[in-house]
Amino acid sequence: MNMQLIDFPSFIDERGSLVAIEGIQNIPFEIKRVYYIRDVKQGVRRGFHAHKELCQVLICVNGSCKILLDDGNAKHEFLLDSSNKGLLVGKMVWRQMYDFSPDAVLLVLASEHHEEQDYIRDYEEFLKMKIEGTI
Ligand code: T46
Repeated sequence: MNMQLIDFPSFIDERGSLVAIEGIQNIPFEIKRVYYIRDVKQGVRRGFHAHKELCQVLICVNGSCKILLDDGNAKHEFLLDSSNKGLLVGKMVWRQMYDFSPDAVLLVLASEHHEEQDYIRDYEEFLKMKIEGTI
């Protein structure tokens, strides 16, 4: 599956809450890289690319944002508004991130190190690769 919501276990007690995320366990890959996006201005859209091989899990650990995923056949919009909900985004999925609340922090767990050659930043090229089944 190239897109899926994942619920993470949350351990809540009188001290607060703890959310546990483990590579291979509730994330279906070994985590090689972590980054986060914050301070996104109102009205700004990020993304506009797909990845040839990279798989990622997106978690809005504070605030909220929306993610639009497009696998070349259909578009799906997801609201990320909980720190115990992750969105798995597989390879060859076009993404946009938008409607960030002022306090939003989008944490991303990635299956690979950062590599610009893995990005497809041209939507027509993405659709062509999908149709031709290049990847
Ligand atoms: C994705 C979405 C969800 C690095 O140097 N290392 C990194 O690990 C990353 C992710 C980015 N960068 C540099 C490359 C650019 O100069 O940070 C700058 C901003 O990256 P970009 O314009 O690709 O950011 P977004 O928000 O459009 O996309 C990012 C990820 O790049 C992408 O893989 O799936 O978040």
